[in-house]
Parts: sequence; structure tokens; C-alpha cells
Amino acid sequence: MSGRTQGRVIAAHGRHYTVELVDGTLIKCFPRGKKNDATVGDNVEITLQGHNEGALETILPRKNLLYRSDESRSKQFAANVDQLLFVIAVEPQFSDDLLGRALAGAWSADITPVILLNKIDLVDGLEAARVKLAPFRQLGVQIIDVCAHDPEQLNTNLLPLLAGKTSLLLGQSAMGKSTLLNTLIPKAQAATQMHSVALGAGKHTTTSTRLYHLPDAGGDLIDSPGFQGFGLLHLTHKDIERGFPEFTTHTPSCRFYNCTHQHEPGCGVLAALARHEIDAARHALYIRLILAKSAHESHYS
Ligand SMILES: Nc1nc2c(ncn2[C@@H]2O[C@H](COP(=O)(O)OP(=O)(O)O)[C@@H](O)[C@H]2O)c(=O)[nH]1
Ligand SMILES: [Mg+2]
Ligand SMILES: [Zn+2]
Repeated sequence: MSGRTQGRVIAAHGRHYTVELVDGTLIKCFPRGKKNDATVGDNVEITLQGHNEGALETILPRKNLLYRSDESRSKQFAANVDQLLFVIAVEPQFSDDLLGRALAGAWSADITPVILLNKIDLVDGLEAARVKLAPFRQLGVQIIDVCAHDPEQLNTNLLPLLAGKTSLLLGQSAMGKSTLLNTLIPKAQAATQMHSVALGAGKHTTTSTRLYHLPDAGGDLIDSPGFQGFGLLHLTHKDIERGFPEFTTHTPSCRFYNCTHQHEPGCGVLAALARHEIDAARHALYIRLILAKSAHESHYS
């Protein structure tokens, strides 16, 4: 095999990538030169070399890219994503800080977020989880109840939403991302387990991001390892504000056009906060993001 062709990155392994060609052939690709900034979901141009190997030449223009960044590094989650499926569960407890950050990241990258509330069979904790989700429901984010062990239920509640789209499963570990994936795409199971056993990570630990095809619905599902933090230092002030769509009805009444909604007099957002029309935890998250950004900028200027 030789020559130029195009494909899609379906897995990133650090040093090399797995690129899938249109006919389904998998090619092990090494980046040309030192640059290796491709990510799962990228459409790429490659040069075939030898048996099912190739060189990754260029990344084709992206529709979007979801990533996080903190002081020490940034990490790309995936590119060309239609929707973010943020998985939380009745148990263990989920972090509303991480959820809020993921939503802000998605909105600022023009990716539609959907919350999957998993493990609804654990009925004892269900009500508490719903209460904790109320501020997010109020934002108009679609919340879908699922039980990852129940294929019938997933086929009815979730599958129609996935048809023809690329969806990224994201969330803290133990929320049930891999279980969801394996129930929807039984063929994925073997691949995940072989890979993590080979790396000594244990049978059920997802160690890398990978894209899988839905068997009938004609869409793709990307599974990713759990994460502890979701820094958003790459966002501008404007991007951060876009992560809080509930502010937009109140910002027009801010006295200053460049109001940052922290302490300014005549701020419409702070007034709405005082009237409990904006959730206090959400505004606190907004302030954390703004302050982290300012600290980062003053450190590097
Ligand atoms: N009761 C219940 N347990 C679930 C459900 N989905 C996943 N689990 C369990 O939760 C644990 C973590 O699941 P896993 O898919 O590995 O989570 P991940 O880290 O997000 O990929 C496993 O023990 C699963 O069997 C569910 O809908 N109900
Ligand atoms: Mg997993
Ligand atoms: Zn304001």
C-alpha cells in the first residue's frame, strides 16, 4: 500500500494514532515530525507506508475541539463532536463544579451538552440526585434518565438521540460511561478490556479515548477516561460568559458595558443573584473561572 488518503482518528495512543479509512481499514499512523496534536475525531490526511501503517500529514479543518487546560498542561478530549453526553450517576456523588465546567467548555466550543443521569435503578438516592440537578434542568439542559445495564431502556431513551451524530461520553470515573458504551455497542467490550489489561490498568479501567460506531443507528460514540479536573484557562472572558447562558437576560441591564459581574455597581447579574433568579453556586463557579483566568494571566504577563 502507498499513496495519500484521508481518514478519521479513532484512537490516540500518545506516540501514534489509529486512523480509520472510509472502507473501515485501520492504519497505525505516526505523526510527521515532532508535532502530534491530532485528537480522536479528527479528519486527517495520511500517507500510506507499508502494511497498514502510515504517516499523519495534516489535520483537516475542525468543526470544533473540546479541551481543558490548567496551569501545568492542556488536554484535548475530542474534535468534531456534535454533542457532549456528560454522565453522572445516582451513586457515587457527582461534582456539580465539574459538571458546570464541562457545560461551559461545551457551550463555548459550540457543542450541545446533554446530561445522562445514570443508575436510576438505585432508587434510594434518586431524589437527592434530581434535587442536585435542578439548577441545571432550569438552564434548559436536556437530562436523560438511563440505566446502563438495561439495553431496552437505552434503546428507547438514548439511542434516538445518538443517530447520525458523533457523541462524546465524558464524566468522572465510576459513573458508568464504559457500561453505557458496552451495552450500546457490545463489540466495544473486548477492545476496551484487552487494551487496559495490556497496560496493567485493570479490566474495567478506561485508559484512552476511543471512537466506536453504533451498530444500527449510524452514529459514533467516543468513550474517554474519567478525569479529576476541568481547567478552562484557555477560555476568554467572553467565552466564560457564554458558559453561563442564564446571565444573558440580565447583562443588558449592567451599568457598564464591560461589566464582569463580580462587584460592579449597577450589575444586572448581581441583582438577579440577589433576587435568587440566578443560582448562587453557578455564580460562584463563574467567579472561580474568572479569578483563575486573571491569576493565570498576571502570572504570565
Ligand atoms: N446499579 C447500576 N450500576 C451501574 C450502572 N451503570 C454502571 N454501573 C456500575 O458502575 C460501575 C462503574 O461503571 P463504569 O462503566 O466502569 O464507569 P466509568 O468509569 O464511568 O466508565 C460498575 O461497577 C458498573 O457495573 C447502572 O445503570 N446501574
Ligand atoms: Mg470507563
Ligand atoms: Zn454585570
